Amino acid sequence: MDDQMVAYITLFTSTAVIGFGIGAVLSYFHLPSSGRTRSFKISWSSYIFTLPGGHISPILVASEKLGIRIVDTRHEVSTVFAADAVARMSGTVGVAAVTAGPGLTNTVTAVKNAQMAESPVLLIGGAAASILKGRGALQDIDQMSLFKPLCKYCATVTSVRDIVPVVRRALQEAQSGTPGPVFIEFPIDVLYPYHMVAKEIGVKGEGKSFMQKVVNWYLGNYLDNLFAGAWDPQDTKPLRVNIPFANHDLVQQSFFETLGIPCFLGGMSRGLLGQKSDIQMRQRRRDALKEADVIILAGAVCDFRLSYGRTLGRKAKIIAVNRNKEQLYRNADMFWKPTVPVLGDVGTFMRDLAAGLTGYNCDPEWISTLRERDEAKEITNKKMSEEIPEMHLNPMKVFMELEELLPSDAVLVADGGDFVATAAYILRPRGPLMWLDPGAFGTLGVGGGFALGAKLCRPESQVWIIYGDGSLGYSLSEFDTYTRHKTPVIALLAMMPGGLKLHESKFLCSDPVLHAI
Ligand SMILES: Cc1ncc(C[n+]2csc(CCOP(=O)(O)OP(=O)(O)O)c2C)c(N)n1
Repeated sequence: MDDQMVAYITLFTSTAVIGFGIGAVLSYFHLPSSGRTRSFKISWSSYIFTLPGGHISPILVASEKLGIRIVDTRHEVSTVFAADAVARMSGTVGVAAVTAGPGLTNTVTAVKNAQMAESPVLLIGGAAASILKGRGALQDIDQMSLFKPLCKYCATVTSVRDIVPVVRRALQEAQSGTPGPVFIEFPIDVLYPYHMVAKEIGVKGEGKSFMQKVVNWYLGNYLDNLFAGAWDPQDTKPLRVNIPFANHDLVQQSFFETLGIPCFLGGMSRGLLGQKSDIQMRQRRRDALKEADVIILAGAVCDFRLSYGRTLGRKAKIIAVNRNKEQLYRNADMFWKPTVPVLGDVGTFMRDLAAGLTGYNCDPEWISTLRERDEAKEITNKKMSEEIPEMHLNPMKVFMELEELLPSDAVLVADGGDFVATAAYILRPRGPLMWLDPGAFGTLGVGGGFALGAKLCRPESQVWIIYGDGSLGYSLSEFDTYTRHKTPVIALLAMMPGGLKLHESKFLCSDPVLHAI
């Protein structure tokens, strides 16, 4: 990978979401010292999402002073959902910082969600001082065991001189190979100034008794090691990110080009081809997959979303592309078999494929067959949307009308069950990364954090949350966050106490101007 690629890291998740490049975004830590402070630059996001606590406050205070925007939420889970949205929408690493113990345990669902979405998130957690671990310090639990199964990289910083290398490595790991969350634990004594740490540790001169002398010697050593080398110059440039690219020979084995090939988009890539596209089909995917001669799984995984591979035609040649080996071969040889498995980046594979097969034309009859089916189903949907229920509103009608109303820059955040499922087949996201939903983990509660991250990335855009009333309960408190941080979003809420009938539909908004919709 050339240097420019390192500087402008293009992230392609295995589900064909395309995130765009970033320049180096500067962030700083203050190194603790007795009187002076020293800061160093690390490349990451320009926001830190947090719910503060004493363990991590030096990071927040120093970062804010240096221009990083600190966005505090009402629940820790929203910090990671917001960081995840920033990661997806900006192509950089999203950052969340929470306090030790319960602060971290509260993030677990969102970290798992980011892992399943292959989203590069850096989670910073406070921790008890290393010397006090396991001795009953406030909020001291085994945090590493909690996050090891969820994160690509987990580290505890045990001395001030390790902060820079550990953060650099974490940022590299988050973006390399299959992107995903990483976790760094900062024991409290690597973040506070020397004199405060010395006082807390209780180093008091020589000591009188032999035992006191031994204890003081031990504590003095601990303190010396904690701060040794803290002032040595360190390289803070981002480490090279390793993105696996597809082997060029594999690209040449394929027989068609991207242009003109009919596409179905999964939840993670919804919006990739814009609101209207000649090649995008929305309806009757199952039939198309059964009949196709060749299928490209561009990051799509043969899990429950594709009936574990059973929906793919038995005679079809299947080109499967994924950065992650496990996902690439998920259920292969059980219900399906890749003809050409490509372990590599989806976006560059598709680009090379298109370049290598210029002039290929997809059979127009095949396209018109799919298009006719698509249109027939759309007409049926339209008819269904005109049916007037005995009570209240027809949800299909609600979304048909919303579809007309949405501006070209609207970002849609979906958080719910049935109501969101209806939204997914009626609304047409306006562009790539303008649709964020619970994803393969099916996580209710993503709405509040996702919308916060989305609004910060696209401050000029309308950000809509489509909520079921159940889902709203998870992140209702973040409406206070939107107000405090002046990030107005619009929420469309379905109340469905009586089964599938829409009982009531309301708009909630932290911005009174938008309330009029
Ligand atoms: C964290 C979490 N808890 C529980 C579920 C199971 N679940 C899936 S859909 C659903 C109901 C959602 O209700 P609501 O948000 O009101 O949306 P609706 O289906 O009514 O449109 C539940 C509880 C889940 N997916 N995620």
